[in-house]
Amino acid sequence: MWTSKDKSISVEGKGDFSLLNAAVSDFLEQYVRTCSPSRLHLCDGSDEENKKLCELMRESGMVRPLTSKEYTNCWSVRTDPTDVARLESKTLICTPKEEQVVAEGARHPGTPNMLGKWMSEEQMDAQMKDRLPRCMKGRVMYIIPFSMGPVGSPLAKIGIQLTDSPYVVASMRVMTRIGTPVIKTLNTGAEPTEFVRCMHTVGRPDPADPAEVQKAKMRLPTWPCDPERVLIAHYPMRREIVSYGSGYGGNSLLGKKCFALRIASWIGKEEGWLAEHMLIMRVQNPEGDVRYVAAAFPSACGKTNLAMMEPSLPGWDVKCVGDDIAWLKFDNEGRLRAINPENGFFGVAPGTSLKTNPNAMEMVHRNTIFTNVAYTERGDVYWEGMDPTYDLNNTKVISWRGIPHWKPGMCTMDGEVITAAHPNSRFCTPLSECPVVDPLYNSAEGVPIDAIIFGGRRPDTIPLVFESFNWPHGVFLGSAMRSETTKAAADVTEKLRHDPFAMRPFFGYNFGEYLQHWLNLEKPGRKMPSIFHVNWFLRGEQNEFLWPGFGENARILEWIFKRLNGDSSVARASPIGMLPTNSGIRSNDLSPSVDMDRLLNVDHKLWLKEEEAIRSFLEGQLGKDCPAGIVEQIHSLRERLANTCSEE
Ligand code: GTP
Ligand code: SPV
Ligand code: MN
Repeated sequence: MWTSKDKSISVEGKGDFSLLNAAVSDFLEQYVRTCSPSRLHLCDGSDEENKKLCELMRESGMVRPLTSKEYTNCWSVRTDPTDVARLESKTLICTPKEEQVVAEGARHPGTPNMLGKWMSEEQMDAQMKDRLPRCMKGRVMYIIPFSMGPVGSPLAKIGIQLTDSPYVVASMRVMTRIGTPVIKTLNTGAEPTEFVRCMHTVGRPDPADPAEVQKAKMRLPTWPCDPERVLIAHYPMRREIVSYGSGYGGNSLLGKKCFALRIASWIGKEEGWLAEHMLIMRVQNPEGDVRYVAAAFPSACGKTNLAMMEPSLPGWDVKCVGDDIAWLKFDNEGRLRAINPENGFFGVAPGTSLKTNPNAMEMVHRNTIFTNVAYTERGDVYWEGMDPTYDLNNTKVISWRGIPHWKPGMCTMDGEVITAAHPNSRFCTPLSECPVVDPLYNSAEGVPIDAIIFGGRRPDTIPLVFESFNWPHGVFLGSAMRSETTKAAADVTEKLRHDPFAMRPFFGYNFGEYLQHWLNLEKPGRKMPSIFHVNWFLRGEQNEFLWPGFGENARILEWIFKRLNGDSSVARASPIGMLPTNSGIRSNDLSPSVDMDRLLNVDHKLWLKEEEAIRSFLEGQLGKDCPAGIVEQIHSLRERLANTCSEE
């Protein structure tokens, strides 16, 4: 039984509430009063607790166990078809002043704000007042203490998430470190430790509105949500997140994008570190040299695949520290160190195969929660691109939407292809299951980063790889990123868009200040990582990929290694940065062969357009908030392009 401080309310509860310190108790009480749950469950994080929870979800029809012998403790979940991805237009940062979140340019009337959306704290409080009261009536409120980063690490941060979704509890258990050990670290310090308040509810229709109640009846009964009223609110100054209406991934696993990127980027700006949408990997060459690399690509643009790739080049070795988020901080020796604040993968399923990502294929057979993949009568899962030998003709495949006899090539009445798995379907697997997880993934002080790679999905213009001239130019390359969009967000319609630092949906504060923060990191005595830009997605006339990608990306890592070791014979200056020489990247043994000239081409016409797009984006969005260091970079690129053109 849990009882409020003034003893005015009591709620039946499971767990040892005496472990909660005063600050956590106050937070809990505030939302118990608002949400009126019928029961409370303080999660201890144990195996036993998880087993019971999975059983409960199975009984309610929310999850199905994979019964095939090839899978151990694996589960398949279908969400409501209206709740399948992040929603960028419903995601807001709330602060007292708009300029804390939106740069000067984008505050001009008539200029669309392309980056983080802002709302005042009061306005948002009012929006939530419309949504939260009694939202958990008749249901359980779970309380999840979680740590982003190894428990007790000086780089780690604590959160407490309240949620009414058992799916979220089971997923948070995979993605973060949860339970009693975390609660105990909160109590140990003399000063109560800071924690991020995370409030989540799948939402419920307004019982006073018959239309709402009617709509709710149309939804998948095992996946309650309130898609019309979704709101994901971040209050960085209050260190608080309130998420209403969606049970899916980044909208509901609040440790991930909400905390570890949006709130953490704010805290990082205050404390002098970075929270970035980056994988972290350890790369070792045949001579035994080891380098750690961090890479930022937009959602569904290749982080998970690169982070655990099997290098095609003999003698090369890759180990994975993280596939999505990095917290980076310079240590006292001037080395940039990174931790992965997460403890699991929430990876894109379609396209994952033994050929593209054998390590992921191996690990998803254990302790994995699949969301929106297809389920088969063999008791296993299926998705597009998984296995070309899978006998689809003789196996009954149930699509992610529940079509019982799905077959390839099925179309809707409008001629739209019906896929077996949703394009943004995911596997959720503990990091420890990855066959190539780096032993240092749990290291409290983090791993030293020698290179940062930016990248995007571009069919043309951007060469396979190039390097920045120096740190400020590298920061500019991050700011200039553009990428074709993917299905990772449900409400994005443009085809190609600016996505600086792969952080467009994840910035917690003003982009101008963010750029200045990056520029300021360069200080005497610090070893600045080299910065690179890659593009695995160049396409030819038949729309085919010009570069084989995946394990063959090791060839690019080899070039990066040479550059880190100061080899100037493999690079040449170009207007956009240091490009590989034509023989700089090992490629003549590739079959089918690749066209290196084309992969490394800098097309002047296209680049004049690119420069124009970058400049108008940065000037338009930033306005007066554009740091002088970036203005300088914009001019220099223009000048270098003009000079090269006139030489021709
Ligand atoms: P989020 O989890 O959304 O942040 O995505 P991510 O950046 O981790 O992307 P992921 O590695 O899951 O890749 C997304 C899609 O890109 C998958 O369908 C992959 O098959 C495809 N992909 C990844 N790497 C390559 C590559 O080197 N070449 C090509 N052609 N496709 C790739
Ligand atoms: C992304 O969209 O970048 C993801 C998936 O990693 S989600 O957790 O839904 O944000
Ligand atoms: Mn991501």
